[in-house]
This record gives sequence, C-alpha cells and structure tokens, in this order.
Amino acid sequence: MSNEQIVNTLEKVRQQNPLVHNITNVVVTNFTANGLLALGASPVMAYAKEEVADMAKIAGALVLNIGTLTQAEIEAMLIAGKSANEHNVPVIFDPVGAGATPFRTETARRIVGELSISILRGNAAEIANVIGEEWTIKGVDAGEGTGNTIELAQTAASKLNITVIITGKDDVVTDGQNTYIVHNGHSILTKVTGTGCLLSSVIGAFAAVEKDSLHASVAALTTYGVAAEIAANQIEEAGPGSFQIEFLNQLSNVSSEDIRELGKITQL
Ligand code: ATP
Ligand code: TZP
Ligand code: MG
Ligand code: MG
Repeated sequence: MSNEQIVNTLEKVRQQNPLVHNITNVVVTNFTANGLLALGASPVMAYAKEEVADMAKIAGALVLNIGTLTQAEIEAMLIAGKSANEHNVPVIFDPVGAGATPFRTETARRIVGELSISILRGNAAEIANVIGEEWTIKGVDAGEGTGNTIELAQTAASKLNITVIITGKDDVVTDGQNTYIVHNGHSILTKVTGTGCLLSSVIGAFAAVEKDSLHASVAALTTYGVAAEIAANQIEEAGPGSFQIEFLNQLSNVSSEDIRELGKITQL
C-alpha cells in the first residue's frame, strides 16, 4: 500500500465526515469524541439498549470498547453489533484489558463469537487472551509477555477470520494472508490514557469510508502515527499534558504532504 493511497483515504474521511457510533469506556469518552472531530469524523456515543440498534444502523462504523465494562453495556454491545451486521456497518472491537479478569476475557470472546467483527485492535496481551494464548497483562497495559507479535496477529486473524491489529512500537496489521507493519508513532503516546482507544475509533472512521479493512487499518495507523510524531516534535520536552492537546491539533492539521513525507509502512 502506498502513501498516496493513504492520502486519498484520509481525504475521503475529511470529505465524507462519517458518523462513528462508539460504545466505549468512561475514561476516554471525551478524548475520543474530540479526536474524531479533529480528524474530520462525526462522533456519537449511545449506550441505551432501547436506541443502540437504531444508531448503529445509520452509522458509518460501530466501535465497541470494553474498557469499563458493565453487564448492561454487554447487552447493548450485542444489540448494536447485530444491527450493524444486518446493515453492513463495519464493527471495530477493542478488547481493553482482555486477560486481566475472567469477566473481560469471557466478554471479549463472546463478542468475537457472537458478532461479525471487521477489525480487532488491541495490544499483544489483549489479542493473545482473546484467542486463548498465554500472555501476561497488567490491568489495561500490555505487560511483559514474550513472543512474536507478527505471528500472534497472523494466528488470531486466521483463527477468527478477521483483520487483526496489534499495536505497540510498531503496529502489525494482517488478515492472516497479507501483513503490513506501520512504523509510525511516538513513545509519548503511552503516557496519555486513551490513545489506544481513540485509535480504535479513528480506525472506525477510516473503515466507514474504505471497505477494504486492511487498507482502512493501514491508512488509519499511518495517519495517527504521523500526527503523533509531529505533535511530539512540536511540544519538544513539555510532557504528556501538552502532547494530549497538541495531538488533537495535529489530527486536524496533518496534511497529505506530511503523510507522503513521513508515512513508513512495510509489507511482509
Ligand atoms: P497499552 O494499554 O498496552 O498502552 P493501547 O491500547 O493504549 O495499549 P498502544 O499499543 O499503546 O495501545 O497503541 C496506541 C498508539 O501508540 C499506536 O498508534 C501505537 O503505534 C503507538 N505506540 C505505542 N507504543 C509506542 C512506542 N513505544 N513507540 C511509538 N509508538 C507507540
Ligand atoms: N481503565 C479502564 S479503560 C482505560 C483505563 C485506564 C483506558 C485505557 O486506554 P488505552 O487507550 O487502552 O490506553
Ligand atoms: Mg495505552
Ligand atoms: Mg487499549
């Protein structure tokens, strides 16, 4: 995939202003809405089981995130997900903290089992736990774990028959057959809570305008990583508080020229 294709997809997001329906966690709600707006998408958070089917069917994408899970939310996610599936709305799933508690692990497995997910995005530990492989996890962070994240992503994609993204220093995107590595990003992203969750919603915005999940994922990851690099550069040594604000600025400002110049993808 070329940087030029990524530029075109980013332009489509900005032109089409897709509605992204998020059922996400209480930590990241405001940051996610602001990040999607900055990018050029249109966020909505809707959780009531009475309305989620109606909201999901008019959205360009549905993003499910189990970061602060409750029983009522599981019910809503399944209703929303089934409606999205019936209306060909792509569903992005972020299994935050899968492996940390049995409740999270079982719920994550239930969601991938009962819904047709287009893109699964998490850290290595979360993806391993969704497919029942060993990997340590500390709360919602990746944990130590030893293993090959490329092989893990490919195994998960083949097993679940979906596009899988494992993020970290480098991001792996695969459908089990075709695999890309996106090298963009900055370590300061790990010092701001919700940068993984916002990324999953940004992937939703790209999936809303690009049917090919692999292409949408690579375009989203590259745009996100390049925006982060520019933001980190702008704030110099100021720290995570300044970065959080500057990152929102750069999700809005990141240009075609920036992507052409800085986008760093390899295909395996
Ligand atoms: P975790 O809870 O383990 O931090 P997460 O769900 O927050 O996971 P990350 O894996 O941190 O998600 O990914 C969020 C973004 O941060 C991605 O764009 C990823 O490329 C980027 N990122 C994470 N770690 C690094 C790093 N060390 N260097 C560069 N970019 C990084
Ligand atoms: N606790 C429950 S959800 C959440 C925390 C701290 C946010 C996790 O965000 P991310 O994007 O996975 O770092
Ligand atoms: Mg994080
Ligand atoms: Mg996360």
